[in-house]
Amino acid sequence: YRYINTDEKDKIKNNDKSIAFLEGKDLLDDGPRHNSLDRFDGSNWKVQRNREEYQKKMMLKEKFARVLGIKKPSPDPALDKEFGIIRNAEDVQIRTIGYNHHAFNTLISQRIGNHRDLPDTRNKLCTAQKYPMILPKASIIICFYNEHFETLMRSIHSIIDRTELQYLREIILVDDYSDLDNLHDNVLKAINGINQKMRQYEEMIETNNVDFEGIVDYINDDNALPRDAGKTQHLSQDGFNVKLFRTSKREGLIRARLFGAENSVGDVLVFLDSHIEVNADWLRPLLARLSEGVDGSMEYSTRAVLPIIDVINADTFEYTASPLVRGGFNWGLHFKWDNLPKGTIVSDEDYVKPIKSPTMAGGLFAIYRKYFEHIGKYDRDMDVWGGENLEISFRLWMCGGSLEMIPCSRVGHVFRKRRPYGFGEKEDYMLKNSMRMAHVWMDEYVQKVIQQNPLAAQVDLGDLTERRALRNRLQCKSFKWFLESVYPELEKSEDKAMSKRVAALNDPDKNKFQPWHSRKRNYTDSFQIRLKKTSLCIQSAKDIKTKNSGLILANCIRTLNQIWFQTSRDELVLGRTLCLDAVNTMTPLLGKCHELGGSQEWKHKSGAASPIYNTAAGMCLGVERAYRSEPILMVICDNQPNNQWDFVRT
Ligand code: UD2
Ligand code: MN
Repeated sequence: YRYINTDEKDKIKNNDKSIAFLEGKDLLDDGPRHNSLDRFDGSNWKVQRNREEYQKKMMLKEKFARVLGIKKPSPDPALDKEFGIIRNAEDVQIRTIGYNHHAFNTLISQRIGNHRDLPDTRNKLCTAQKYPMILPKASIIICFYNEHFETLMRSIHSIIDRTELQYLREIILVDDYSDLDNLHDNVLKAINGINQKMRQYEEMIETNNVDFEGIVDYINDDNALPRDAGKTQHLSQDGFNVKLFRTSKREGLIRARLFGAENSVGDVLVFLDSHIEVNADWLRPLLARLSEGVDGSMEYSTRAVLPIIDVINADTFEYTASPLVRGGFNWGLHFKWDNLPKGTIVSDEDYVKPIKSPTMAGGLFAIYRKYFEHIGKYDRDMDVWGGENLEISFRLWMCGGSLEMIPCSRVGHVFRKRRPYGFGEKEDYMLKNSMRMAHVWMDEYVQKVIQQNPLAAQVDLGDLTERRALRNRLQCKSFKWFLESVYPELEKSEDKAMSKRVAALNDPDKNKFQPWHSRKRNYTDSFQIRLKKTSLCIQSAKDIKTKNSGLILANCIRTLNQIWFQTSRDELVLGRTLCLDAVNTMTPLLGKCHELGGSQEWKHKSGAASPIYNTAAGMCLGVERAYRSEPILMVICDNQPNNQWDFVRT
C-alpha cells in the first residue's frame, strides 16, 4: 500500500503495482483529509469511488463511538481532592489491605471505577498530526499477577474508550497464575460482558440496523453481564476481542509476555502493564511510525516505539503529564530517565517528532510481531521481574534495530514505591536477569558492572548458549559500539542543570511521584486552628523550628507556635517555617516543606467547623478528647465534634 496525495497522483507510473490510497480534500469535499476510501489500482488507474458507502459507514461509526464511548463521568481525583476521604472502618480496611496487596490506593481506584476523563497531556501540535488511514492492526498484551480488579478493568476500558477499534485486533490478558480470591473468574466474567457488547456492535454495523435506544442502556451498564458470562467466551473470528489466558504456573512477567505474544494474531504487538490508562489517540501515532516505509516488499520495520509514560499517582490517582525525557541506565544496571541531549528540541515541531532513546523502561512499547520474533523475543530464562527491559533495548540497537519515543502517544502508569511480589524466597531476580543480559550483550563492560556490585560476580547465570547463538546469528554490533554511537552521554558527568523533575521521576522511593504544580507557591492567609466549641488550638509540641515535632492542643494564645500560614498549594506552614505533614499515618508532625503535595496537602473550608483532610492519607486531623496537651492524631473523617476545626484569622 502507498499513501499519496491527490496532487501527486500523476507521479505514479503506469506500471506501478501498488495499491494507493488517496488522501486529498478534493476527493471528499465535505470530509477531512484522510477520510477517503477511494482507491487507485496501479495496473489500470481506475478510481473506485466508494464515497457513499464510506460516508454511511463513517456516520454509523461516529454514532457508535458515542454509544460505546459513553463514560459514566467519575469525579476526577485531580479536581476533587476529597475523593480518597476515609469515612468509616470499612474504608480503612479497603485502603490498608489494598496497600498491602498492591502498593497503591485501591480505595480511590475503586471509587473511580471503569471510566474517567483524563487531562489531554499531549502537545497541542499533536491534534493536527496526520496519519494514514490504513494501519497495521494491533494486539495489546497485558500480563498481570494479582492485579487490583478495578484498576485492571479501568486499564482495559480506557483502551476501549480511547482507541479506534479498527486498529485493534485484540486485547490479550495473561493471568500469570494469580492467587487472589476470585480474581480470574471476575476478570473472565467482565471481559465476556465486553465481548458480547462488541458482537452486538459488529452485528449492527453489519446490518446497518441500528437500534440505539435499545442498546445504549445495556452498553452503558457495566454490570449488565450476560447470565452465562462466566462460561462462554463471546469471541469473533475477525472482530475485536478481549481474550483471557492463564499460565499453568507462575511464570513471571517475561515468560507471561512470551506466552501472550505466542497466542496473538495482530500485525503489531503492544505491551502494556496492568495498571495503566491510555490517553487520547495514543495508538495511531505508534502504529503510523512503525509502519513507515513498510510496503509490499517489506513486512515490518526494525523499530520499537514507546509512548510517553505519564504518571498516575499511586496515592491519589491523579494523572499528570511527564516531561519529555528518554531512557538510560547506570552501571548498577538500573534503568533511569535522562534529560534529552542538548539540541534535541530546537523548534516546536521537535515536540511531536520521534525521539531516539537508548533504553526503554520496559512496560509499554509496540513492535511488529514478526520483528519481535526475528530479533529474539525475550530471554525465556529470566524469572519474575526485571532486566528484560535493558536486554531488549541493547539487543534492538546492537542488532540493527532502533528504539524511539513517540511524543504524541501518551499512556499513564501507576508508579509505586515498592513491588508487591517476591517469589516467596529472597532471591534477587532482577540481579540474576541483569547478569544474564550482561554476559550475553555487554562484552568487556561486564567488569564495570561487577566493580559497581561485587555480588554480581557470584550470580548463578544458568545456560546462556541459546542467547549467545542468537547474538551470533543476528551478527550484532559490540557493546562498545552501542556506548559510542547510541549512548555517549552515559560516561559524561551528570548534567548539573538536570531538572528537579527528572530527578523526581528517578526517585519514586522518596515519595516524589507527586503532582507537579504549575501554581506558584505563595502565602494566602494565616490563622489559628481551634477545636470546634472549645478555646483549644493546635500548637507544636516543641518550638516551631524543631523538625518531626508532634502537635498538641493548647489554650489559644497568639504565639508563633499557633499561627499557621496557608499556601496556594494547600500547605499549612507553622510560623512560615515547617509544613504540617501526614507522612506518618498515625500522628501528623512538622516536616521540612517538600512542595510536592501529597502528605503535605491539606483540604479544609475557611471559617468555622471544618474537617482538615489530608490528600495522601485520606484521613483528617482530630483528637481523642478535648483537653489541654492532648496529641493531635490522624482520624477517620466522620464529622465527629473532635475532628471539626474553626479557622480563626490572625
Ligand atoms: C517496569 C516496567 C515493567 C517491567 C519492569 C521490569 C513500566 C511502566 N513498567 O516496572 O513493565 O518491564 O520494569 O521487569 O515500564 N507481572 C506478572 N508476573 C509477575 C510479576 C509482574 O505478570 O510475576 C505483571 C504485573 O502485574 C504488571 C507487569 O507484569 O502488569 C509489570 O510489573 P510491575 O508493574 O510490577 O513493574 P514496574 O512497572 O514496577
Ligand atoms: Mn507497572
